Amino acid sequence: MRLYVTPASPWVRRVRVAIEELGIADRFDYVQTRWPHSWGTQTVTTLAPDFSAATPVARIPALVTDTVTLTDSHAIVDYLNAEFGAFRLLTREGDARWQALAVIAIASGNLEAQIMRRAELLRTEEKRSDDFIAKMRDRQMRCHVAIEKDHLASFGDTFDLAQITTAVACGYDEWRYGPGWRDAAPRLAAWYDTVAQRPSMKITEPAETPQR
Ligand SMILES: N[C@@H](CCC(=O)N[C@@H](CS)C(=O)NCC(=O)O)C(=O)O
Repeated sequence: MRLYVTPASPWVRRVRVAIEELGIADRFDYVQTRWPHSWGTQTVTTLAPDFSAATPVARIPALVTDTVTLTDSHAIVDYLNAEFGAFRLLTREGDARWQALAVIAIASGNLEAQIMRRAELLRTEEKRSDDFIAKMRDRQMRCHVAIEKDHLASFGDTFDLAQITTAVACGYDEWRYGPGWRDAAPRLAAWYDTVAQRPSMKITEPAETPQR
C-alpha cells in the first residue's frame, strides 16, 4: 500500500500513529509530498503526477491499495481499523463507538482550526486576518477544554482513535503554536505528556514539510 505523507501534517500523523499502534508499518510505502508555502491559498501545480492522479482532493494523507484509494484520514483509519485491527482502535457498534466519535469530532475540529490558522498565517501580512486567526485559536482552546472536562476521565487503557486524534491535536498545537494550550487544559496536558512517550508518537514527531 502507498501512503502519501509529509512530516508536518497532523492528519498524516494520525494515520501513521494508528499504523504503528497496529504494528503494520512494514505493509506501507511512504511517499513524500512537497508543498510550497502558497498551498494555503493557491492551487499547487507542482505536485507529483502519481499523487495528482491518485487524488482529486490533492491533500494528504491519501492511501492507495490494490482495491481502493482513500483520500481522507478518517476513511483511512477506519479502513485500517477494520481490515487490520479487528476493530481494536474503534469499536464497531454500541455506546462506546458513539462516545469515541464524539471525542474524534472535537479533536478533528481542533485540528481543522489549527490547519486553517496555519494557512492564514502563511498569507502576506497585508492579506492576513487577525480576526480569523483569533477565531481559530478560540476554537482550538474550546476543544482542548471540552475534551479535558467531558471526556478525559473516561479515556481507557487502549490508545484508540479517540486518544490518538486527541494526542495529535495536542502535539500539533504545541509544535506550531507553543505551550499556551496547556494553560487552558492542564490535566489534558499531563495526560498528553504521558502518551507522547509512546513509540508510535515518538517516531512520528512533526518536522517541517519539504517545499520542493
Ligand atoms: N479532512 C482531511 C484533511 C486533510 C488535510 O487538510 N491535509 C492538509 C495537510 S495537513 C493538506 O493536504 N493541505 C493541502 C491543501 O489544502 O492544499 C483528512 O482528515 O485527511
